[in-house]
Amino acid sequence: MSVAIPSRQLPGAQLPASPAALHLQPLARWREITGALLAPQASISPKYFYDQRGSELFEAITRLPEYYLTRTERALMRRHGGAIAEAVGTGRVVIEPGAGSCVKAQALCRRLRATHFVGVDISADYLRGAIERLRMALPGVDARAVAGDITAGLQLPPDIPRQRRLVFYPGSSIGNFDPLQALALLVQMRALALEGGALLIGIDLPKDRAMLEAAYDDAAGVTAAFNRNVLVHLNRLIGSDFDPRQWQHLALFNQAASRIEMHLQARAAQRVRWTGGGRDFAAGERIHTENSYKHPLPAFTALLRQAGFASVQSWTDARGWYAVVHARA
Ligand code: AVJ
Repeated sequence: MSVAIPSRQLPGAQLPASPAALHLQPLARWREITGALLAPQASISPKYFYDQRGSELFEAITRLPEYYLTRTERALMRRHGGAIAEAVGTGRVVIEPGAGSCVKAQALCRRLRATHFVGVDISADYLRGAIERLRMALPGVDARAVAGDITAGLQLPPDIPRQRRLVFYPGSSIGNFDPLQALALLVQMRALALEGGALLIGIDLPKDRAMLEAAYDDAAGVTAAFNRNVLVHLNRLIGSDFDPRQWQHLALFNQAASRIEMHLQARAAQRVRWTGGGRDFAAGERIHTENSYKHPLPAFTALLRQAGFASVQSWTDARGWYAVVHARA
């Protein structure tokens, strides 16, 4: 096996000591992470937020007074539960990519009297426990855990029915993808739903800058801790020596792109090393860690149609903050 050494490798950087260490540090992931860190505009994919601590911090974010998304979506699903169930239809095979705790899916499956539930997540261990709890709560539902990544072309077990599928993608997670990636993901979901299937998806809508920036930079500093924690996670994944205290959390609304951007800004000039390389950062230099797009509803509807969905219905709260959208394949 050959290891590509980035051209900006620092003197004294160490390669993994043994094949065993290489195995613990999968090469493809190392390449992806270090490649992004070495780009002129350094970045870290938001998927690396969610280690154990990061998942706990995200749970805490969803309870913050400033973070309106989760509670607005939950209120919408409750308030319009009857209409949503009527539109979607009962007896569905619910499939949730990135299912996590399956709490939202449990409420939906109950409401829809779903026959099957398929939770898909990259972290299969966590998912299995969640599926176990869903089975206890809803013994009539055939619930399965599938380890996988929908962005990487997912295979479901062959005995999952092909009829009456509903892909469920709540939480405005689609916001992490730029419009082209989001379109590709919607095409994947359309393919997963099959003919006669549908999608139920939550999206956060554009709104006042101050409200958005507060939601991503809360007074208690939970989002700042969440953002910085990605460095701690990377330290484990690529053997880096990021000092999270040296990085300031930034959340800025990019009006032109209609997205919240999170960055980590170097408080001082510093050298960061990792297994097989490293980089110097100037004071004030930023690492881009997340985009969270706020699609206007008409633009998102157009995206759904481009992805091959038809007959789009949506439910919005009175303040127009958030939408739950149903689209038939
Ligand atoms: C999980 C992607 C929907 O963008 O609002 C929360 C992640 N980042 N606070 C979002 C997040 C900072 C969240 N999503």
